[in-house]
Amino acid sequence: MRAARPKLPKSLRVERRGAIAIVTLARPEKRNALNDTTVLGLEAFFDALPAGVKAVVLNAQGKHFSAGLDLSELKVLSTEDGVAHSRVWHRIFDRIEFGRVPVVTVMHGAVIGGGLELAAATHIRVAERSAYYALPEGSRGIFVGGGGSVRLPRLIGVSRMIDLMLTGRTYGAEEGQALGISHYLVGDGEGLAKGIEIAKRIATNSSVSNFAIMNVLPRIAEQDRASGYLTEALISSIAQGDDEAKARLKAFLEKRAPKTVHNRH
Ligand code: 1HE
Repeated sequence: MRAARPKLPKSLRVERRGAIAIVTLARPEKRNALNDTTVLGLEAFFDALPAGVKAVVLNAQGKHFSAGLDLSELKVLSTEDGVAHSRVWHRIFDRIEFGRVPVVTVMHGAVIGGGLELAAATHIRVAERSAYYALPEGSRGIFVGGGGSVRLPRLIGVSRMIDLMLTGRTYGAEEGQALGISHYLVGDGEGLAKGIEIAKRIATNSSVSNFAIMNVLPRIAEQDRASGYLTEALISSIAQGDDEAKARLKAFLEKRAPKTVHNRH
């Protein structure tokens, strides 16, 4: 069931293109720092995804993807409120990661702290060459709070995250690509087109397969082998039992479906 279309904050813009929705962080004057209004706006958007949307592209306006947590809001939080604040980010980023549709993030310029945590909660990341990554929490006297300590070690390893956090160093776009932060690396100004192309491709998959890839695969990866094999057997039989799978397999066998060939990305 889907809620009525929510009123989104000024810091978020949404555009619909067929089966794709493009969400833009639109607070460039604050370098898209993530304040409560924006993060809750993301939740409202993903909770009430318009019918027919099969993939989302997340990008950002201005020179930077995101300067991370809005530090002006954090400075007034008590310890107890800080726990609650972090738990809200966890809830919302989990909602994105384990949601209804895959999300492709297009990153450029600064992808810092909470901005990197947000990108890590999405499914595919495209980086423009201007993108750089940092976790300056150590120097700000804080810690990641948007699930970064859970997600980022799975992407780049605990040891690299320790280095990022202790030293405040940055990784450039090429380094991020080599480390697996981004899946695709493109020229400056080319990210959105690439993100839309990828989202359109994802939107042609069966919804059951996309659900299994987003929601089941990461769970299997965290299970022991025996549980993983069992979960895999269950979800693969659910997927292949669906009418959509039957129709797609038939189309291939009747030579009506595209072949899997290698194209350079
Ligand atoms: C901000 C924020 C912010 C900018 N919260 N207001 N994140 C950081 O430690 C990164 C902090 N930001 C920066 O290092 C720089 O702003 C940038 C490298 C991203 C961009 O530099 P620049 O020269 O283009 O912009 P600026 O002049 O520094 O900032 C423009 C305005 O945005 C300015 O406000 P103004 O009213 O003076 O114009 C800045 O104060 C404001 N601004 N970044 C609030 N982050 C869930 S836990 C996650 C923990 C974290 O994310 S820690 C990482 C925090």
